[in-house]
Amino acid sequence: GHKGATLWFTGLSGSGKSTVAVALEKALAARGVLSYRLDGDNIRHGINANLGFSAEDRQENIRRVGEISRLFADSCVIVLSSFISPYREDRELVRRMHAESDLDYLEVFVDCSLEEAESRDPKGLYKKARAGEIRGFTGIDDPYEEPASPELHLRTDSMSLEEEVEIMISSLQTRGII
Ligand code: GGZ
Repeated sequence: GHKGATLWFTGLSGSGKSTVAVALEKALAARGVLSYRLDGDNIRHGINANLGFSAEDRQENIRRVGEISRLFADSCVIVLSSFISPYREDRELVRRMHAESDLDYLEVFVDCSLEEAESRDPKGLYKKARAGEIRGFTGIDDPYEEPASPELHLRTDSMSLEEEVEIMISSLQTRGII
């Protein structure tokens, strides 16, 4: 058996949040542990379709996702939530929600230099932001507040995906979550 918990992946667009979450989901499934991924693709097109990228909308996006994560974690699922979540205060709210419900919460800083994220540019969004076609793009003309003391710190521009999965799995084991 295992306990529910939330792993909260924060980092720039293109830092590798989704890649890391997908790899962890596979590793957990191989161990018979149920996990569920939440990210912009299944949240911003559905429950949060009315939200954009102003500071207020990002805050509400994170608040709702935090509540959803808490509900899933409370039902014994390992929740893998990948959102830029650029504001420290918004992330701290999600942390408090989990603490209030006595649920494990691990902040995972998916750390990658802006230069590297911009060179990956899988969706061409940095290019558009540089050209002024997208305004308020995180890292370009919108802030990203780095975590001060994340439970896990993955440097995706120097670590391998296998190494990152290993760090997350052993941390979950050490904490008695799996
Ligand atoms: C940042 C934006 C923006 C702006 C659209 N700023 O690489 P992606 O495409 O798939 O990831 C980004 C995603 C960010 O959504 P989040 O819900 O994670 O953001 S937050 O936590 O800040 O609420 C990017 C795309 O949406 N995108 N416009 N202006 N990313």
